[in-house]
Amino acid sequence: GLSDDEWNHVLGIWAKVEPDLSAHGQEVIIRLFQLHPETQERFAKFKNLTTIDALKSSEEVKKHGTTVLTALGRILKQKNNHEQELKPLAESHATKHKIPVKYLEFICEIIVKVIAEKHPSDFGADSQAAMKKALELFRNDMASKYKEFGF
Ligand code: 89R
Repeated sequence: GLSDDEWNHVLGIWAKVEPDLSAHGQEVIIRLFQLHPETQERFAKFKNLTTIDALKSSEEVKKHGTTVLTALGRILKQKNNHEQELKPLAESHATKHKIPVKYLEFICEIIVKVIAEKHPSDFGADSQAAMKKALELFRNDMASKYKEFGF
């Protein structure tokens, strides 16, 4: 797990992300689709967005980015006592959306990069290391829940 100090770093930087959650979420989703186009194919609702301009001007992409980061924020705030939040998310992503753990790795890496770019002076080495650790924990717990759901 993470130390109190590490959780303070994680929740401290998250507090800087939250006032502009939708811009962060939009950037994360667009970058995920650009770097890993196979991920965009998982979304029936985004199939028509075939250019970067279409992605950038889509209110739906922004809304989905906000949904994803809101869910992630809720999980981070539980500081690893996230069973209640994690279980339904793991269930839908394993059994309904069928999202491989590899894709979770992609998005977690992008989340760290986007935060680093948007908050260069608030996201130092210690904070970045703590956030990476928290996201790794999240992914590992998602992966073990996936197994329980037979995915
Ligand atoms: C796909 C990661 C993640 C990844 C989908 C992916 C959308 C939170 C991918 C719709 C798809 C497809 C849907 C359905 C979806 O369903 O539980 O409207 N995700 C829905 O047709 C993540 C991460 C989080 C997260 C949510 C929430 C919903 C949702 C909440 C709605 C409720 C539900 C990890 C950061 C594949 C592209 C917290 C990725 F590749 F990044 F791992 N989701 N999603 N997602 Fe998804």
